[in-house]
Amino acid sequence: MTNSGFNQWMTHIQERTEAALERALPSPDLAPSRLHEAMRYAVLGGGKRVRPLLAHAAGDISAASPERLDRVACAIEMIHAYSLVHDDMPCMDDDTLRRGKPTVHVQFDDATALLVGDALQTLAFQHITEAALSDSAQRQLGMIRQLAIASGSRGMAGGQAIDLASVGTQLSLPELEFMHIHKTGALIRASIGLGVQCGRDLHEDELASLDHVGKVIGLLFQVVDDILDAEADTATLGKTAGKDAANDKPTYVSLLGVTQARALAEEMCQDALDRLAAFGNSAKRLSELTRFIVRRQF
Ligand code: GRG
Repeated sequence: MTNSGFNQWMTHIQERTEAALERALPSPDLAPSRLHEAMRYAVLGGGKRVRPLLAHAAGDISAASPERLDRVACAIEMIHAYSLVHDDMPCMDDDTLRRGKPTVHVQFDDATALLVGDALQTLAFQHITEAALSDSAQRQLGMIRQLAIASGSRGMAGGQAIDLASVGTQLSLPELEFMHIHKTGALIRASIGLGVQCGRDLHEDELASLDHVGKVIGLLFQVVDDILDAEADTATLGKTAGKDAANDKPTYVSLLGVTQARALAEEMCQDALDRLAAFGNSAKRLSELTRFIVRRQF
């Protein structure tokens, strides 16, 4: 498939995700309207939608229905958006720019930003319980559990806690990897895991292999994020560039340098592609998306 085919597919998924999120979020006409307005500000009209793209690409492997995948994609994107809103707050990363716009606590206020995160997280779980995502109710329970673990203290929130505690310290490569497998990687891994489970049953070995792919893509996303933070400018990223060094944060770039960090990302990409080769044409989009994540400029 040509690059233009992939680009068209990406735009199509991004647009249907935007439309699905638009429907899933409460209207600002509904009380409390300021909170609903802020939730919509946090979620709509921005972001690369990498996690929804991963869920849809993974769903191709098990021939999942696009409607089920939309639901998973929306729930994960709501959790991702909540994490960004909270991460940007003065008590955490204290940032003023996100997705090319003022951050939620700047545009609204701190209390609203806190509530936006709370409400988006609970809406995500409400959303994936309001329709069948699998022919098996038992499997759907497992998917909800998987998303809860990926978001909580043994996943993203735990990774964030380690990140906050590691500012100004020297981490070893395994410690950095542990932090990012949780902070950034867990939700990316869950995007693939939940996407795949929306479709037909796969063999246990196939699920384990795709879980490995999710873990690798989650980490390589972060390696590339560290490189972009060091190399790209604020206008291109739509968020403040160079923050890691300014905040004395350990990163793949501070530990390995840009050249070696890039080589590591390429190595991880190849590992994921090798695993995906076993799934033939059904994994075409996920393979293309993996390459896109490594080569992205923002
Ligand atoms: C507050 C519980 C809690 C967790 C925050 C994900 C996270 C944990 C913080 C974000 C900080 C950060 C910049 C992490 C690096 C990787 C990352 C998740 C970048 C943002 O994700 P993208 O690039 O963003 O997918 P868009 O805007 O495209 O959706």
